[in-house]
Amino acid sequence: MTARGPAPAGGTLRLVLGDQVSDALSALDGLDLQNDIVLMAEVMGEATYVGHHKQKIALVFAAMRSHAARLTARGICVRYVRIDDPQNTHSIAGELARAVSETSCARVVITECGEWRLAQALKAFSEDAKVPVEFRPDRRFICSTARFASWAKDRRQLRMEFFYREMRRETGLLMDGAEPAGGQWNLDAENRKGLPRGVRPPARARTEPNAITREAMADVARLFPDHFGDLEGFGWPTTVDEAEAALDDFLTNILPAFGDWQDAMALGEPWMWHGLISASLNIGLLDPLETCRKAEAVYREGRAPLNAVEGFIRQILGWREFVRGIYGLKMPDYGRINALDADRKLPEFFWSGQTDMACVADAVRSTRATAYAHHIQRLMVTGNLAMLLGVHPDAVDDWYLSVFIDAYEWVEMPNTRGMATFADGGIVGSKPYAASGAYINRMSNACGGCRYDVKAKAGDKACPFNRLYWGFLERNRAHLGGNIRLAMSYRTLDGFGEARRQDLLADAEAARTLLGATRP
Ligand code: FAD
Ligand code: DLZ
Ligand code: SF4
Repeated sequence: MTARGPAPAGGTLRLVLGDQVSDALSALDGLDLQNDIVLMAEVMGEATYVGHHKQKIALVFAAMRSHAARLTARGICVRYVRIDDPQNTHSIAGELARAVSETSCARVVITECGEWRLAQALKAFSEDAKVPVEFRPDRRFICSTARFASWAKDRRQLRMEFFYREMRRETGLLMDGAEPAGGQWNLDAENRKGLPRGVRPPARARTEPNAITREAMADVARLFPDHFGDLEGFGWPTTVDEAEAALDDFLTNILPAFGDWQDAMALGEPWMWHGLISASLNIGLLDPLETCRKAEAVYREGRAPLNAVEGFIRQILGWREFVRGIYGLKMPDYGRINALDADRKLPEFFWSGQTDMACVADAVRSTRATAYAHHIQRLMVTGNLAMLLGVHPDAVDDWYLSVFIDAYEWVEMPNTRGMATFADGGIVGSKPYAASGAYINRMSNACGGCRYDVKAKAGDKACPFNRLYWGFLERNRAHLGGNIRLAMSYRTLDGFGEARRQDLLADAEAARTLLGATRP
């Protein structure tokens, strides 16, 4: 489908991918309204390279269709290929090749894409293409890949904290001259409170699906019935206007308490005080720097405290930019890394939610319903469990990419292989975030009603996190025993004596088998 008649020969074909629905996309720079064509294509290759959550496919298709309509309204010729177009070749490279041959364009322009997998396919296309292909950097990040590489060069260790401080200085975000606002770079210590009894998160305004979104949802229901997740309850912004309205609501009503409860969890409360903006940022409906500046303005106007605003900006300017830099620097080797030799299957309950572990069941069920889980659920519940069980990193990646609305490999993989499971051996973090049930008990209300006993260390009734924790350390002694940040844990373990250590190891093995983390 072409929104205006075919453009004359000699124009430029400009690719816009499903996570590139931004007006400021570099591929659109210098666009000639008379001669150029924008190509957007819904293809099975992208919709099924993992079994994406139904809501994620609906979001991407809806955002692409709305963006195409906006571009068309600006007089731009858009060649939009729908998922059910009979001519569809169902790959981005295939649609580029078809468009080149059917439009007689003179060159192709592409903004570098986020995922290595597709970047390789686009590179292969460019090598065989009948016309020149120009790749442009993706400017929708605060730190360019070149800048990250220059920051990383010659450093023995790449640590987010130092990168973040550099980014604060470069952007001037939360800076008073050369000093950090409030005199401290990091207010994390104030942001680790558990939720007191009686405090509930506020109700959240979600985005009502518009007509284009509803149509995309119907297509997804028809074409992807077996994918994970529910479509009902879809409440994600699919246009820039919707995303900005949701962000403004968050900044005004939720951000002030973001810091205090940043690490807290509560059963049946998927949103807590989080921003719910990752999906919009990752497809380009929101700009990260502008989002940080808006948050800073809320602080400067005295409408939110520093611990909330610094905590929020750190996630975007720090973590988001840092993991993107790591991915760019370390791929493709990063995608094969398995430093702890994890080799187990992912238990079935990660998909079904059918488990007596109350914290895990809650995280999986709400992810199925919303395509979302907040950071602490991803890190300390599902990620921690996958690590303690020794699930193979490929299976972990597949799950995280499949179930979340915001999942793109450049951000997902450094979080799973790096932060959550330590499969990268310490590139992203200095130690594994391994934790027993005590952490979940402190940060949530899940344990009270759980069938397992969070105080018991071993045996059938004990919290599986407890049963797995010491066995994980014992099993990985060769890899982790020398880690200075785990010295205290290993000292405690050694204090148990050889016989007890062997018992703990055997109990952890029993728990792994019982939970379904068997060898493939
Ligand atoms: P908020 O808590 O409101 O934070 C604001 C923003 O900061 C987020 O929208 C996000 O853009 C950014 N941010 C926060 N933490 C991180 C982080 N660790 N890495 C990168 N950006 C961060 N985020 C994704 O966008 N896509 C993923 O596929 C993804 N997979 C993850 C897998 C694991 C194992 C873990 C531990 C984290 C993952 N994250 C991922 C990071 C984080 O959990 C989500 O960005 C966040 O939960 C999104 O919700 P929010 O917008 O409400 O975030
Ligand atoms: C995630 C996604 C999906 C589900 N579908 C499409 C699609 O049909 N067409 C498209 O251009 N992009 C899609 N995307 C986003 C791509 O997967 C994303 O651009 C790459 O993973 C690169 O980051
Ligand atoms: Fe989760 Fe263990 Fe608490 Fe149950 S007892 S909710 S499994 S941490």
